Amino acid sequence: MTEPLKTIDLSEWNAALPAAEAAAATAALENGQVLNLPHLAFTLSPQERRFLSPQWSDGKAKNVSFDPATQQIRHTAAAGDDRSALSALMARYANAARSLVVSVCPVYTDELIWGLTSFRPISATNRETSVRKDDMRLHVDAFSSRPVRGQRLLRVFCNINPEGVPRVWEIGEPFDAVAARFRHRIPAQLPGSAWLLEKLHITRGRRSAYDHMMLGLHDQAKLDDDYQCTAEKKRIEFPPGTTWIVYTDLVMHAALSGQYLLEQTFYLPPAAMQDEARAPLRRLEKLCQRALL
Ligand SMILES: O=C(O)CCC(=O)C(=O)O
Ligand SMILES: [Fe+2]
Repeated sequence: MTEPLKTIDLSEWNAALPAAEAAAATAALENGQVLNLPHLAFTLSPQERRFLSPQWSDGKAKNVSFDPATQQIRHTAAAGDDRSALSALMARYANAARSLVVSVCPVYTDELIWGLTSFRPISATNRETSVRKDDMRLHVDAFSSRPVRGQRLLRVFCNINPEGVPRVWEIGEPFDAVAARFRHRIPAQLPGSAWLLEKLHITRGRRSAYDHMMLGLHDQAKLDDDYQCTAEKKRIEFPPGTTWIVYTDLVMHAALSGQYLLEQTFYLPPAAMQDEARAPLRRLEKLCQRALL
């Protein structure tokens, strides 16, 4: 197993990285390493520390979400001034995460697309009941309602736990091994089904063959109890004050425990990568010998 983490000693969200270091960090990410920043904390003001409580969840969704594109916050019980203050905190995190990605991966700058910001005030352990939604099981990310048509999922996580509790993850085997193992178990995409899902507003946009395959890998891995027990994996602890960047569509991961996390998602067209051949889209097309878009 290759080393799952590449550690960088940054302590500022908008640090200028020498070009060679940035290129090496970007290559590591594209190759499936997690970029670990153990000295990059996201500081809450004394007034903001009140948000470190499960009470701000709406009790249904696993995270409070914020959309940097529209500045809308959802899935929170916060109202009035609390709601504005929590939105401001999440907007600040979104901007910090973007600065960081631009520092570490300057080649992505003009192509980064905002995804959602999320705040997870609920413990990561036992927060979901269905197997498909259980992020304690190893998986690559694929969003069932939001087709990406090959765009990458680049995510920036930060543990903001105030009591020293680490976020504990497992990192699994390389993507190509996962794809080779599970691709034959993925049910065929039925003709007309992508059209229907879009028509019924179950998906936002048309689900491509690529999206179908990624969802299939996500589901088949999670549903396989034997695989979950026996798969090669490495346990990683991210202490509070740690930030990490990872292509979650490429890296097999599971969140075992922890509480109070901020996360920012970015979408990126494969053509914006340093090496497009590293994209899951291109890896799967090579494996299947056919176009998936
Ligand atoms: O909550 C976490 O630590 C990560 C959960 C997960 O699998 C994800 O956000 O993709
Ligand atoms: Fe995930």
